[in-house]
Amino acid sequence: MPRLITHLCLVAAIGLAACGGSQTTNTTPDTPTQPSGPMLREQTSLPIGVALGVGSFEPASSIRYSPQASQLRHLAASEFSSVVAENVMKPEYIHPQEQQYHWNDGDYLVQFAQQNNMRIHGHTLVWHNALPSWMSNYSGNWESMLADHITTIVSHYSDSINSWDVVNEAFLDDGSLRSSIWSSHIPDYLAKAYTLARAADPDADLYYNDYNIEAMPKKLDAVLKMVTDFRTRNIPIDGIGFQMHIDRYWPSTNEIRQAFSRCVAMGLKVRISELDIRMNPNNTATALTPELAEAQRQRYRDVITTYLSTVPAELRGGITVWGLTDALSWTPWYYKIPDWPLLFDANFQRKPAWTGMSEALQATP
Ligand code: 9MR
Repeated sequence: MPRLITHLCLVAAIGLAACGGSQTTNTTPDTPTQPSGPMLREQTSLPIGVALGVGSFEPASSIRYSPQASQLRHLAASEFSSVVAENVMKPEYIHPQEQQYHWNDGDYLVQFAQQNNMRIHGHTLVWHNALPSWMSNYSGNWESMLADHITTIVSHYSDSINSWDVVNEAFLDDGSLRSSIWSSHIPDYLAKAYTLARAADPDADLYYNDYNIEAMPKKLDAVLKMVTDFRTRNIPIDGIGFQMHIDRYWPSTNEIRQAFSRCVAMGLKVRISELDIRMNPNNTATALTPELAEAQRQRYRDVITTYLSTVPAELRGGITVWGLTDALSWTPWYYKIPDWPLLFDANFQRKPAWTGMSEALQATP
């Protein structure tokens, strides 16, 4: 079938009868063979991480409570060398009442990681979202409350957690400070949060984590201005987490390179902290076709290559993907559009995206 007709059939929402028949069978690109090769964690010394569900409130993704928990644990421990809790270390879950911390799920993740020789990244101490209602409605001394919150959590995990997202998403896309319970009640809350975290665990790397900073220079301006201000006041911060919830087209690898470069120029560590690559941002597809899967392979390869070629080894904090399989990704329910943004399919099989990641890792020392 001519290339144009194949394309038109795809645009016409894929798999319709008009594209069917033996002709299609003969000319549709072969389903890619199952990618083979060493586990990702065996291909690099860089931490290669994954966000995992743990709690009973995450019934599909929980490595503890899901009916597929043992398969999830097996895949995570085989391929990845680092973990982060997708939810259970957020304030809402880990600090549900002022006088009550819920360690059980976080401790389960720590034990799982330690048994499998994986690093653990903590996410997240201070955020405007995922707050327990007692915190949102707090009427006591806010600075003492913040100090108790950060000191208690970071101290609890000081022997096990290697790095923390201390503050998550404090700036809006235009670079202004987001108004939140923290900004409303605690002047200079950003500096206070990092100072408290460093005091509670002097060995943990402290990150600021945000989305769109790889694509929106004004937003990154605000983050780097905060870092410059911290440095003049001896406030600790080690690196920037680029969430990188991106798609097949956006942003360009040039934009991503420029953003990483700005952090490198300031001697900051750079993590890719929540990577997923949506392939259906405009809702034109109903399935991950071989063509889309191949485009995703190239996009994963290009993004990871950009990271490795821009951030020198001593400033690389690692690469974490935001979920294990496509079936567990937050994006389809959030955007209400089908998508397949991760490295493994719903059947726990490696996708061409996995190959793209692997190709980039193997090409870079
Ligand atoms: O994937 C997470 C989803 O399960 C939660 O419902 C949501 C709210 O807590 O957070 C999602 O993870 C977010 C992360 O914590 C911060 N960056 C954006 C992520 C995707 O929304």
